[in-house]
Amino acid sequence: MATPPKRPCSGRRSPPLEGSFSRRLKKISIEGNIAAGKSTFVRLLEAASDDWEVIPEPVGKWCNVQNDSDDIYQDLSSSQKSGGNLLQMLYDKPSRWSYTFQSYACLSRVRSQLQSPSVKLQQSENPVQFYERSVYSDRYVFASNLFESGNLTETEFSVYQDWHSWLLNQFELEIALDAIIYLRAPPQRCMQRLLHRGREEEQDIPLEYLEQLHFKHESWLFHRNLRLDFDYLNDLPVLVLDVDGDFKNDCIKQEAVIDKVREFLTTL
Ligand code: UDP
Ligand code: D5M
Ligand code: MG
Repeated sequence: MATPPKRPCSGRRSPPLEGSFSRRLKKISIEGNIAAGKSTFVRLLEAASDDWEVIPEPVGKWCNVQNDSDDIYQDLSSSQKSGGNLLQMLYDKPSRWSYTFQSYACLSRVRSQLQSPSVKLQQSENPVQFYERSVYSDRYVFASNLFESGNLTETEFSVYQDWHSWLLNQFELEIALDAIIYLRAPPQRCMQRLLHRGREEEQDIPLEYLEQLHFKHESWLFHRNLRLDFDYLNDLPVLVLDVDGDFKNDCIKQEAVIDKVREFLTTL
């Protein structure tokens, strides 16, 4: 897939964006291991500029799957509506739930990326949308690792890759990225932050899992030697930020990373 020219989207799925806006808009994914500090980092970005908007990872949805669109569901209480905690199910029994999780993760990410930007962003001069992770980390980090660890069968992984490629090609103009920011931290630091965050579903994650995910991130975004089926990703600018040291409680570090982001944006 070559870098798609920026032009207004067709309007089939969401209201068409004004032409000059869609050309000005930069879409940047924030990537990194579990608990590297992505959510903390995007909150800083959002506070740093009125021109910057964040699309958070829909993890809340994965922990409380709902079906509100079905009429029959309208009559049910919220506990009856709940389709369960898919993140918990994934960690409890990955061989049973990996495929379902990947379907839902991709669907929810595409859906949130297709939402119209706020009016404020549409009026800004240098608008930027920062996504917490992307449909690419779903595939090249998580799904790929779940396949290699035997939790997705060959058939499941083939079917997944087939529809993932097809879907992304359908929506390429709307969701193609302009750049990636990789928050890089050793797996041990991520484990420490994961335990500190205390998200219930994640408490039994072994260090080995974080090491596997780290290896995938490194190969994709640091060494850049991963084979990708979307050609344009191979040449995408990547800003690597070392987040081993605490930045959440360090204003000077925060200013320094924001400066790096601003500088990076001028190169895009
Ligand atoms: N955190 C921290 N110092 C940092 C970055 C993050 O103490 O410099 C903590 C943060 O408060 C949270 C945990 O590490 O408790 C994981 O951070 P976050 O949820 O931002 O990570 P993500 O999973 O989104 O990458
Ligand atoms: O990521 C939120 C949580 O969701 C964390 O436990 C990892 C998990 N996650 C995110 N995307 C995927 C995919 N595609 N497959 C499996 N697990 C996934 P955090 O890093 O904490 O923000
Ligand atoms: Mg997060």
